[in-house]
Amino acid sequence: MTKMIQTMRWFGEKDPVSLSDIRQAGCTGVVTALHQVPNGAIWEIKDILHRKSLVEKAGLKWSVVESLPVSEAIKTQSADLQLHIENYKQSIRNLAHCDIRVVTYNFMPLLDWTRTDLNYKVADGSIALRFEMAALVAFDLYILKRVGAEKDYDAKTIQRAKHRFERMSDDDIKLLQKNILLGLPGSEESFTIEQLRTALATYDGIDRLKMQQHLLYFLQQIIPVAESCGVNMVIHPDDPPFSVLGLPRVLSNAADMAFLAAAVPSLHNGLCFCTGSFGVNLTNNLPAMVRQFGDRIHFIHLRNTTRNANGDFFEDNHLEGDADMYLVVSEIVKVMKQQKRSIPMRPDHGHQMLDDLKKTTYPGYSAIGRLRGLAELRGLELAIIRNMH
Ligand code: DNO
Repeated sequence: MTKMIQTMRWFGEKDPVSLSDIRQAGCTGVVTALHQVPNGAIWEIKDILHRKSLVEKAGLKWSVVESLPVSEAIKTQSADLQLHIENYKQSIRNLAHCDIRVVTYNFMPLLDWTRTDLNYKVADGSIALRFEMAALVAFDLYILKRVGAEKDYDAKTIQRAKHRFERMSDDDIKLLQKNILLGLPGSEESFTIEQLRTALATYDGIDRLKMQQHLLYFLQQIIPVAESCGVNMVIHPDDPPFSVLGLPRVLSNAADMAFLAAAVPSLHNGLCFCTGSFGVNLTNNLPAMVRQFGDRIHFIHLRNTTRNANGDFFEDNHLEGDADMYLVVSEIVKVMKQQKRSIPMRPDHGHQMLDDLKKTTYPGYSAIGRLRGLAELRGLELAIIRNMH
């Protein structure tokens, strides 16, 4: 029986969720990264081996790197471009040397993933992460005051944002700013308002097409190296899958991925199939995307979202929400069966719930919520496999 390899993300020794917790959740693998290494620098073998030995001592395997960050110099093609590309290649070689063979990255400008509310109370009493369009637009127009921002929104959205902003207290404004600027777990950059304004200016003149060319250049440089040392690179989709603060987006749907696959056909040019990111765009047909890109999906994030007509969404329970998790997992099981390989997955995020409500946890990455998601997904997969035989 070919099953997904069950993993959880571990942020390293400071993570309040321990490797033992991850093992007790039923995982065999861990997804982790050397967050202490500055973006653009080389991941040295000794540091990789140190992390690897911690994971192995706990009886687990370091299955996937998430993330080996792509520096802003690479994304915008500025001064350190070539140096950072060479460093990136060396990090890939070093990871291969340590037998770590799946490497996640993203090509989202500046912010990585974005949410406006990290404390959204779900009806059952647990806490989820949420993206509220009016809050994001209020931030853009009235707090960041980005020049030309009003051109990016229709009149109704601006009206809602204005109304939303007028009702915000000073504390609400501070909190919203913090949620957007300080970065969520795993994002490697954080900003003050002033820094964000300066950073946004580095994208002047970089539209979607140009950004796509930058991504292609990066892939053309690094995929041959990954191929020669047996590493599968997987790109994480844009989260959310639409432009935020006027920044260009390059991986929001099947057409974007098809473009990358056609330009750099090697299967080492892979995809981290994240249902929570792609799923926010309701025109993305997730099961069809699994079929289409099955041979390049080397890592899976399973998460669900529920979206409303305003474009707001919250992170729902793993088996509830807009994504039909039964159909998605069924397609994954078929791909693995056909290709006779197991693909690593992680329950992506989870609600803060039960005992974790009393603890300080990384938003989205508390233990019990992810355990709930994993347990449900594991049962779903088993039932699908048993039904197929
Ligand atoms: C959020 C994560 C992202 C992801 C990166 C991959 O929970 O899915 O931060 O790790 O975008 O590079």
